[in-house]
Amino acid sequence: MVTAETVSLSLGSLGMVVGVVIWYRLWAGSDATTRERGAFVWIAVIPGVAAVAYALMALNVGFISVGGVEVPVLRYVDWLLTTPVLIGYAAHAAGASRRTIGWIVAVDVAMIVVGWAGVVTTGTTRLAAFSASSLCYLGLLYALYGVLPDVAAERSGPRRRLFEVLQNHVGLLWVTYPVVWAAGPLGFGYVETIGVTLLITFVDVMAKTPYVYFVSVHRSAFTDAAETATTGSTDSPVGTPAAADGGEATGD
Ligand code: RET
Repeated sequence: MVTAETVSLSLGSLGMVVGVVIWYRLWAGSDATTRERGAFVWIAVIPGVAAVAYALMALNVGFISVGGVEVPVLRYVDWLLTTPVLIGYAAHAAGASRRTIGWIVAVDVAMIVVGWAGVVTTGTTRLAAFSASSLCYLGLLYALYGVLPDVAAERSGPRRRLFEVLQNHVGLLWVTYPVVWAAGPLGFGYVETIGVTLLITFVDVMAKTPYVYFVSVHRSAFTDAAETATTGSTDSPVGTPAAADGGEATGD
């Protein structure tokens, strides 16, 4: 039987495929420095992993029952693989050092892993896990609005603008997740599993496909011409262009 859940998950997969197509156009049409093209490859993970995860979930793969609640394991696997890239690339766009990107990604991974611990436990342990995971989320907001803007201030205008778009995209959308989780069957139970599936699928597609699109429209921020406008960061940016690899600004 085709359920609302299957339809939603299939549409989710389709939405992610759109993201893969946008990524391919970014990759094929880019004249960014060789180093940045390497960073663009990471972006493919965002819609790519999710397209596969959603297709498998639509085929009813990877569900477990926790105290009578159907939980999609693949949703958390997807988040574990893709959220570090979403937040890590935003930090990279700001021009953060490897070290800074490293701790931000570690906090993100902790948020998802501890969140999963909240799924498979009950009572006060679950509440403690939810609280700890939410603290990690607050840590990410601190990184996005308290740490990275200072780093980005030293970057070129186009690069800073890309960071600001990703900063607000991530900062605003992600708050939905703990709220839906708490409202769903694993929390207060105000929203049933089907409601959680519809909401999360929608927000997942919104968090991923437009993200790839934003990087795509701002890709000229990574051409040599845009990069040389940089005012010189002491934070040893990962994105420093290799001097002579021939990238040329075409202004898109
Ligand atoms: C959980 C539950 C515990 C509390 C918190 C959570 C946060 C999850 C987040 C997920 C983001 C997912 C994204 C997916 C993109 O497609 C684990 C739900 C804080 C923020 C951006």
